[in-house]
Amino acid sequence: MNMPRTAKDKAAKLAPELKLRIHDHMVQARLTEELLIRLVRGGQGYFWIGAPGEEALGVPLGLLIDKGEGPDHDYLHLHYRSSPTVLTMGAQPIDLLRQMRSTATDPYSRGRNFVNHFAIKAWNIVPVTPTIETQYTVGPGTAWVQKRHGGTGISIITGGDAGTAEGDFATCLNWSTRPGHELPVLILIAHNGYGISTRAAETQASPHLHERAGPFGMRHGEVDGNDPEACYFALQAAIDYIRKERKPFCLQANVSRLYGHSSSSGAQLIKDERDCLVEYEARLEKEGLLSKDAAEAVHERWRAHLKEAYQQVLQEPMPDSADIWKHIFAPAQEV
Ligand SMILES: Cc1ncc(C[n+]2csc(CCOP(=O)(O)OP(=O)(O)O)c2C)c(N)n1
Repeated sequence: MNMPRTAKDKAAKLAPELKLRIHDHMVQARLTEELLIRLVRGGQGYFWIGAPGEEALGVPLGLLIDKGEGPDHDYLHLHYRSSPTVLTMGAQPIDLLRQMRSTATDPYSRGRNFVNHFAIKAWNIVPVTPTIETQYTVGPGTAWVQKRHGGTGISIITGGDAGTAEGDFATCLNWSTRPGHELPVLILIAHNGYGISTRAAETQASPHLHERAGPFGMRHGEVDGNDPEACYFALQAAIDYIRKERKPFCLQANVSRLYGHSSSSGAQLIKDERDCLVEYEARLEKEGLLSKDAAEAVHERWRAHLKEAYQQVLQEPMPDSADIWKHIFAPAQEV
């Protein structure tokens, strides 16, 4: 472990307002995902894959991003468990419902891709791909642009533990650390212990995947991904280092997979996993910052918001079959 943390960092505390903001975003993300699961069960979508259990990691990341378009801001190469980050950045839950229903109003893919496949040009969120790990080969490209451009923008790449076994991950480590051409990249591994139905313990020699960055001369570290405050500080330290030094960092966060892999595996609540939201609410209550009633009021506010969004999406049109020829790379050919 070689996290760039000082004794001062360890003693640091988050302001109460920030703690409550983190909690609010965690509730927003969790309830949005739980509604998406209900929609797929009720036939209002084809497939669900998402982030319940990764809110303690994704929300702090969303708060620390320099949001904007172009190389002066951060580029995001995300994966399908990134809704807490994108919602915290200001995305609207209704847009996730739109993509789930594949409506023509889905702003990320116009009804073409499945849920949690974001693409937001104004925020440098490059399209999420269903093929895992391709983001690891694309990320160094934007980081290279940022290194040449100057400034403090960085490229952030997220992915799961199983994906690190693919060659794309090694490609990323290599391209991010060429001597004299080190790149401002944050490599974030969300380790939930599984690749679909395969246990990491059976396929990876070490549970400390971030240590693979060591032989490349890259700084790296590991954090409890169920603790939003630990994640906030670990991410802040890593991001500060990358912004300033223009060099990469690999951070592993150990997270839960609260509803299994996806709708293909049933998307049932798994009760023996740690629940970061339940844990954080208990902690905030103990600290005297959030009573049970106040926490329930936050849930109720987001439930009402989501109910209204759902009613709205039900009224919206589905794509017209002629729209298949829109937003394609080359003009349609006569056949
Ligand atoms: C290139 C490629 N290989 C295989 C798959 C099938 N697949 C989808 S998700 C997944 C598991 C990924 O596990 P991990 O990287 O640990 O992320 P998690 O889903 O657990 O968050 C696999 C193998 C795929 N989508 N793309």
